[in-house]
Amino acid sequence: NLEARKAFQDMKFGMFIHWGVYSVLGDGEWVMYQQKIKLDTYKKLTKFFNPEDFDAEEWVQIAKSAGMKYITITSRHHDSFSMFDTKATDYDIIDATRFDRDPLKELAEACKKEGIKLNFYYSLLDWARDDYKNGKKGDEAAWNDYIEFMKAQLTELLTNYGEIGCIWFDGHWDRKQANWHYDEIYSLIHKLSPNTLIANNHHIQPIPGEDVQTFERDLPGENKGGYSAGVQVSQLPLESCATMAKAWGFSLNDKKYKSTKQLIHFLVKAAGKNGNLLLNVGPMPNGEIQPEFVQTLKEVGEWTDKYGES
Ligand code: FUL
Repeated sequence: NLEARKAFQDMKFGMFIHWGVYSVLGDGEWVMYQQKIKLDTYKKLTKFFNPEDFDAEEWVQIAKSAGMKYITITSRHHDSFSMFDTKATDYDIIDATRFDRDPLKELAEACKKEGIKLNFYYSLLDWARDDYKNGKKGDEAAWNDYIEFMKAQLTELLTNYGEIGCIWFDGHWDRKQANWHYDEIYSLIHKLSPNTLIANNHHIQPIPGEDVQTFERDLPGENKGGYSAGVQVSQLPLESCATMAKAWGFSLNDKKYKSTKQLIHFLVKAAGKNGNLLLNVGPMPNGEIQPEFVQTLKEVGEWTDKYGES
């Protein structure tokens, strides 16, 4: 959809949000893998995840006053935990935590009210499901179940939250391209929601059906982050994603905060390549965005207010 692509390209600046039960541990979104936490143990985190201070309206205001036009939030990361009300599994925020609210629904409402586009990050890679594990070992029926599970969740994400700007896939590298059934998945998305764009953080050339080319921790055409080796800039709308410190998910010890000046430089350089900057925050387990980030985003907003187009 060319119009939706053009509108995406014009937005230039968005907020990336990595938030999940991993946030409780304050050691990034890869903590289950990196600390080798067994699934049974990891699942206990759901009992401690009760983000009572989460206020969707506040997040949207923080994004908006920074000059951001869209938000891309993790609906489900590699740890398999769904941050939305899904019927496809019980391993989700409604069924598995005492927090009886659907944050994606609240965010969708706040975004709609404030004229901010909402996008969903969705992990292909999964560290918890048996069908994924068995499918990877060659059990075709199990793998099919996993593909059907993803399709069921994507259907929910595209029907229960109003019009979604983009589905942002991640985790491609864990399996061969053919295993992901992209034809099926992409056509489902385009059929359910013709204006929704597809991005995939696969670090290879765009695959048919995709609308946005992403560059992780890089400007388009560069390979400083180490993920974009050999990737050529395409004709699609471009998007760089970057963190405000080092980690994506909330990290207690991560103090490598980028300065306001560094972030403005990144934004301007990305825009100079006609790319968007998707700048990440990892909210805390209580549901708030950490004050250091809020402060920096406020300062970035003073700049975008002055020099950005409205
Ligand atoms: C990567 C993921 O593995 C990270 O956890 C993060 O989500 C980043 C944006 O993409 O591929």
